[in-house]
Amino acid sequence: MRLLRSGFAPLATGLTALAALLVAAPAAQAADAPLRDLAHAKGRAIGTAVTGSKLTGTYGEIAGREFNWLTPGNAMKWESVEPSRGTFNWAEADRIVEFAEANGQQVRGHTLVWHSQNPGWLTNGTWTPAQLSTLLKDHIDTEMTRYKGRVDAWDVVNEPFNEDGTYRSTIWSNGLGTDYIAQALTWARAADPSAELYINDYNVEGVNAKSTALYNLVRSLKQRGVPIDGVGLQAHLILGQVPSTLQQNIQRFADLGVDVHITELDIRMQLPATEAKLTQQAGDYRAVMDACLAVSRCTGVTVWGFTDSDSWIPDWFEGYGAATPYDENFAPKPAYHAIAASLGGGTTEPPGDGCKATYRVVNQWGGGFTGEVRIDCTGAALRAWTAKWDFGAGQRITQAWNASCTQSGTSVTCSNASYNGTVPDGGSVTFGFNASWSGSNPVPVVTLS
Ligand code: 9MR
Repeated sequence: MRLLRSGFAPLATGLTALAALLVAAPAAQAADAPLRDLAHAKGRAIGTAVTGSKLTGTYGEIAGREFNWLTPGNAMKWESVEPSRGTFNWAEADRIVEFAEANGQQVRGHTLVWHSQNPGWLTNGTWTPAQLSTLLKDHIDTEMTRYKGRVDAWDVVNEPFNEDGTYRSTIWSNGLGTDYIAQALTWARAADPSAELYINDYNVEGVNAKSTALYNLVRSLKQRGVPIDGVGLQAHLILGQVPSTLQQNIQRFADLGVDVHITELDIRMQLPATEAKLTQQAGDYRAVMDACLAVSRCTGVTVWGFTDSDSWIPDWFEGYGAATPYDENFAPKPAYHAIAASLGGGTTEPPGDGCKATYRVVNQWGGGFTGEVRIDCTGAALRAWTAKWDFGAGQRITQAWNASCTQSGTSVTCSNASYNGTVPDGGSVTFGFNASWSGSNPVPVVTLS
């Protein structure tokens, strides 16, 4: 894959093993309740990044109907709001905030302190540390004060780390030292005490060196009493590569006493999009949703554009696209139905096909992992069952319990034990296994028969 534009490193493919689940039955055609109603009933956010100029017609209708949070994709970045020093342009940001208010939506402000999309006058200038500090504080004050009480959460600091967990070399870390992060958060709290303050980054979805650096930073900020309310896991993912440690990672941040939001979810695939890829993508979306919903401090999920016609992917990754839940003509894709199903939407199972299998990695360590498959039936029952999947990345089952599993090449077949073949309507059965993995541990599509 070639990176078409600079500034965003392609995702590491190494440890991006897989997490969660897959539904045996195909995703449904019938429309559920809007996603925002389903999310609201669960007390969670379902958000989307938007482009202000597009908020009319079908784009505007879907943005208003389906989502309860909006993030300006670009409109609040420094280069957008202050293209020349002291000359401000709030038009697109205002429009998005007004649209959100008109539609009863909350807003994520994005983003105040970043190395990218800064105005030329700032990046080309020569500044003393004191000047740089004043510039940054004034920027935070000006923007947060403008939207005081109207932006509910801010990505105060964006992408502060390198992949190896060291601090990224930026205008801020170079000029002010790495404590610019604590300073920015402190200024942000003073500017709008009602806003939730986040640090946001990419490739921090699973447990890895970068997410551990973020974890250590948040822990130390909390210890020092620096204001920090949450971490944003961007989640610009690749098809079949939802990290298996996503839920574990979300949980460890939650255990520090901060919220977690999946802030920029998209799942790109090599084009053309085929039915098989869209089915895998639905499973991947579902895995991310389920991991978030499993942790009470995960406030919700925001997709980075809801339609493939408004996604950054094709411009940045040659040959890749189809990363969002709606296609370019605003038709909901299987991923949309997977999000709905995860939020409790009820129309995803055709009649008579009411049993589904949910795959999850319970625990993973170097070279091994424990997996679990849960079979749930609603409106249907089983007297015996067989769950099948493909371990395409070379994983091998070493041991299973509550099922008898065989593996031939990459294909795994697990059948009920003598005592758990029956899954009543409204009931469930779970079996587990240990397996080896190396390189990656992607989520398989589990089919039930
Ligand atoms: O979606 C944004 C795209 O339109 C811009 O061209 C790009 C420029 O950097 O930024 C995109 O959004 C980024 C977000 O602000 C921070 N995380 C990575 C996102 C994708 O690059």
